[in-house]
Amino acid sequence: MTRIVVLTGAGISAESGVPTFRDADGLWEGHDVEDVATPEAFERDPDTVLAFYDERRRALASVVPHAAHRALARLEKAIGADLLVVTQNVDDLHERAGSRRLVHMHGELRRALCVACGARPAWKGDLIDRPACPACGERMLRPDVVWFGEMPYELDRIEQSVVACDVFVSIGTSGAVYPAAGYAALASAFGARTVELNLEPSDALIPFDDARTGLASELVPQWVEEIIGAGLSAGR
Ligand code: BV8
Repeated sequence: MTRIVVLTGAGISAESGVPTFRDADGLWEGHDVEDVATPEAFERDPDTVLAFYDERRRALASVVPHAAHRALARLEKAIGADLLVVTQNVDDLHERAGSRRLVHMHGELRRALCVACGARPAWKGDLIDRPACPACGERMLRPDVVWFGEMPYELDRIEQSVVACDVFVSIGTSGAVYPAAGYAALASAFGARTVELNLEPSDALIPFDDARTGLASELVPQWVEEIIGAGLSAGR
């Protein structure tokens, strides 16, 4: 069975209306990363940081998954445990499209993290008014999002999947942030075929074996149909 790891970034959610980070009208456009996506920023000015994430969490109510998210959910139905989607995104569009074999390595907007007790409750509302932690009652909840300088989630599980996979696919990411940006080279070093589906070629460490440029809503369904078709023709 072909083992596939898919890494997604903000580009897969762009056509759903979720702003990316580094494109022209990107998220960082309005904010300096250092002011909203670091523990120091949260320490220095918690209200600005909480408001920035509250606004993005609220915006989730007005976006829906598109064909690319749905195609990856379809691929999971077809190959099950041979697929792992690792997303850098903190939106919930993959889940809403049906993906279950999914790792949010940079956390999730719809989860909070209690600084007092470490609980990570699902969270839909705002955090600016310092609600109480459902587990310990303290009013020290922050977004459960991995900021710069913080350790991403489930790195061991991700790295084990990357070194074991036969195909590594990078979708909608600029390859600007580590350790995520290093996974294509790691997969390649362990013999995987690497594929990039992106609006424009990212500045990858090593060239992808198969680099396709275009919209995720077109490239991802196309690629998924190829994989499913190949699997069926291989009589799996
Ligand atoms: C860590 C959550 C220690 C927050 C995010 C020097 C060298 C190496 C590393 C470092 C270094 N200096 C500092 C570091 C570490 C740092 C880092 O990499 N910094 C960078 C700036 C150099 N990394 C960290 O701090 C990480 N932690 O290193 O811990 C450690 C690590 C390993 C082992 C032990 C210890 C934690 C980083 C996490 C930061 N949090 N997100 C939030 O969302 O607010 S980062 C955020 O930006 C994303 O999650 C993503 O990871 C990253 C990049 O964004 P993209 O998703 O790629 O989006 P972008 O806008 O950049 O690009 C969009 C792409 O889509 C483009 O290519 C575009 O062409 C394409 N596109 C657009 N539209 C479409 C499309 N494609 C297809 N279809 C479309 N329609």
